[in-house]
Amino acid sequence: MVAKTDPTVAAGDADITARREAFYARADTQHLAPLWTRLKALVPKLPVHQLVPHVWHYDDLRPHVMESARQISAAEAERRVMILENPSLRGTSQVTNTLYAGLQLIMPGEVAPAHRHTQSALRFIVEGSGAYTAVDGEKTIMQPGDFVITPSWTWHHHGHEGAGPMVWLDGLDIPLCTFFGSTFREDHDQAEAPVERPLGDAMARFGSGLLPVGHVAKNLNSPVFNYPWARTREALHVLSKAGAPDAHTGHWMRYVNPVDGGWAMPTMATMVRLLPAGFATQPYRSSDSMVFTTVEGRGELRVADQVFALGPRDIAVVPGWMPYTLHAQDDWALFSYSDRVAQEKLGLWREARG
Ligand code: 1HN
Repeated sequence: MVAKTDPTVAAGDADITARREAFYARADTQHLAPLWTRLKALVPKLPVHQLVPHVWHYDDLRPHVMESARQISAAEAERRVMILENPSLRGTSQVTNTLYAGLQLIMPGEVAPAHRHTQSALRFIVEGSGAYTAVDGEKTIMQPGDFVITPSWTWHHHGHEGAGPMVWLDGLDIPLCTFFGSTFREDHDQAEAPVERPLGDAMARFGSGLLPVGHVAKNLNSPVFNYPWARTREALHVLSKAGAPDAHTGHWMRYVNPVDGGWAMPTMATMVRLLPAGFATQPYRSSDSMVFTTVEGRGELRVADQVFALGPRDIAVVPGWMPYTLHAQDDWALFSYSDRVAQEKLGLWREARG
């Protein structure tokens, strides 16, 4: 029989709570849970994440990176990398919720053997010269400040025919691929995958203000897979003569895919900026957590109430939606990567000035 009045209305709060708890326990046996106890946490008013801002000073890291070569060869390690972990995400190999960062070392004569994986990788060259990476059948020799792309599922190996240690920052979308359950890898049957095109081929075809007529994109990445620092630097310095920097972001440029004008990579947004000596930005924030590294110059990064001094080769992580400012001591060039491009494609990305 159906009661005429709801007995819970007359009952006290304790009774309501007890009845609900009993209901939740019964529902729990079916792996069911009430949304209303979780809604505010699931859909907060503002982004909530565990990340903290952090700076790694290269001078502190370098001895450990160099020691890695005394501990293990590139061949044995497959990739000899020291991972930069966000201090709030220790043990996860994550620098942000979606991104990975590491410092890779290769010594003269070594080869890091060929493999491929669904994760996309970027390299930003930190120190040394003469090492190459071979990506999808073409080699490129890397110099400090170069930005190099390894697209998803392309064969790649690295080698070093020059002198001295060579170090680069690896940025990968590993946590993003893990989240989507789309992680695959394959090892090549040879340490060095075949190289089919001459040095400079991609730059000539795609990075010279020209495109082959009828070109059809092979994948979602820019076919220019090395953006040399010398050209980027020249562009930044020329454009900085022509006008004032943006008050919140400085002279800020993105690496572009010349085929479609979009970002250079499909999941990671790669950008570079120049802040003239003495210039201080107004506060800026965006929903993409970002990894920065200084290419040249130095300055001060403020995130919320924390202040960090950044010099050449230092690496910083700034959590999404935390306001930050940059104050250049001398002409300050910063490279950065984030998941902005993925957020934009999903209609999620936001920014705020001030
Ligand atoms: C990888 O393939 C490289 O190719 C670097 O240099 C870092 C981190 C995790 C998984 C694969 C590389 C990596 C990686």
